[in-house]
Amino acid sequence: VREPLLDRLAALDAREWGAAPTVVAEAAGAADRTRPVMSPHDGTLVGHVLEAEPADVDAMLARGTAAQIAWDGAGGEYRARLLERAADLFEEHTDEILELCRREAGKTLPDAVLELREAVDFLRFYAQEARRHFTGNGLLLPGPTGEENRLRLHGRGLFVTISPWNFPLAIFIGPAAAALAAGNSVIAKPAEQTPLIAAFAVQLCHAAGIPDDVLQLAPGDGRVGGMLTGDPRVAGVAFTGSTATAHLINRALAMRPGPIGQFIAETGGQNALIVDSSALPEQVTRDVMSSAFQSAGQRCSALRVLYLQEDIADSMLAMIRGAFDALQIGDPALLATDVGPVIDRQAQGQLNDHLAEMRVAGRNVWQAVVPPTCAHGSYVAPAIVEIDAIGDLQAENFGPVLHVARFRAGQLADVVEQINATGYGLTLGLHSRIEGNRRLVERRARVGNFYVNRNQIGAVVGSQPFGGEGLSGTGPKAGGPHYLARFATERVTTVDTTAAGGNATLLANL
Ligand code: UN1
Repeated sequence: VREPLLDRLAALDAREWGAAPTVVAEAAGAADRTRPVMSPHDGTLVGHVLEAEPADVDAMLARGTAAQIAWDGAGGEYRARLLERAADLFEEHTDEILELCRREAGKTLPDAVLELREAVDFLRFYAQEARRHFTGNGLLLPGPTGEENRLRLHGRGLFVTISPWNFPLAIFIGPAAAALAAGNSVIAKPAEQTPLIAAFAVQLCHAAGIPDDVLQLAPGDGRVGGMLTGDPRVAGVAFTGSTATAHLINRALAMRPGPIGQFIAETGGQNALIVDSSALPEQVTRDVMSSAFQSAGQRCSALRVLYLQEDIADSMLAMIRGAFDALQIGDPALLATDVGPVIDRQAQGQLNDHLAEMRVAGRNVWQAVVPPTCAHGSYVAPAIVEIDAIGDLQAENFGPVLHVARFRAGQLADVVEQINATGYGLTLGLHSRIEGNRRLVERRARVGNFYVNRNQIGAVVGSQPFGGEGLSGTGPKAGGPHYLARFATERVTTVDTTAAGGNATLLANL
């Protein structure tokens, strides 16, 4: 999976990102209802989206429902091959995808490459999982002689996937690929900010042979999401985004008449990194910079609160500030850029409001400077803010803002309690050479992904299944061994294999 992409990256130059394909994200049947999609870097036009309307959504629900039975019946091997063909096509279209990630989502080249790699990994991993769960003749269960019990997995029906703008390709296609692999048809609603990347991905999936009615694109705002999640034809929803929206969807699913829907949510975090006095400062600096500022901090896994042990805090902070001052902020088209724009004006406003509040509260704030060439984009200058404890923060701040707090030796268990008390439980980092400290944090922290002596972003599909608990999501972990089963339903067939039983069954059926 990896080598061809890295080869291409090595051969790439900033001026040769490839031409952006002309993409129109279009709900099937949509009339002329276009909305422009603007680049977060400079506000220029990237493309147009034709958003779905109630009649389109209704027709899509009908088509998706009708198409699911044959797709489920086609079996895991067939579906795996189509998903792998889609992965091949994604790789063949590397240049266009990287360019779209830059233009529509403001991604730097390294971020765009990682995004594509993760998308391809998801497609290949869930294809493998389809083979593991959905081929063969089911699982033979133990039972009394004269009886055969088999458990088989099937698709649940029509799944809706609702995806975020921060991974407009990987987390758009990942849950959809899982749902498809498990034998569901899918209506995929992309984030409002990034419908064009999603549309390109769906085109490639269709070109790979996944039928149009089995995977449908439903661009639109919350109204489209509401129509989908409130409809009894929908068997389940896989959502990635804010905790608040997850609550709304959960309620919509619960309030509908009809079947009880499956709900899979991956939501926010208030992720911390604890650094004790045994940590290696250079390693801490490197990992803090990538965890807090890569992707302009717009990852749900990103570091928000750094806890430094008091006796090393000043020297550690000085080193981190040295690296911070060297960050290059600007146009994601330039290879030297570390931090590009945030996704849109609304995100920019929220982050700036948060920083203003911190200043009013008398906090120490260090902030970088956005170059004047970026005045037309939604840029937020990266910042470091000193706070007393994680509980000082009310909400997740989804951007390039790192908060720093201090703790004294002997307070480690208390720090973990403060982190647990936020209710979020996504990623947690620890930098320490003390085995006992690692065991203490590992035992007490209620988080989904615990990273020791490394950065806390970039979970790798298959080896680091990703997802949180509490306010951070329902599980199961994306890219993990239990993910696909949640998109499936279990059916058990019991057959009386004795002659008498066989005859009795036949008579009963007469
Ligand atoms: C997210 O930001 O929504 O571990 C998820 C990571 C990514 C997943 C981030 N694989 O950073």
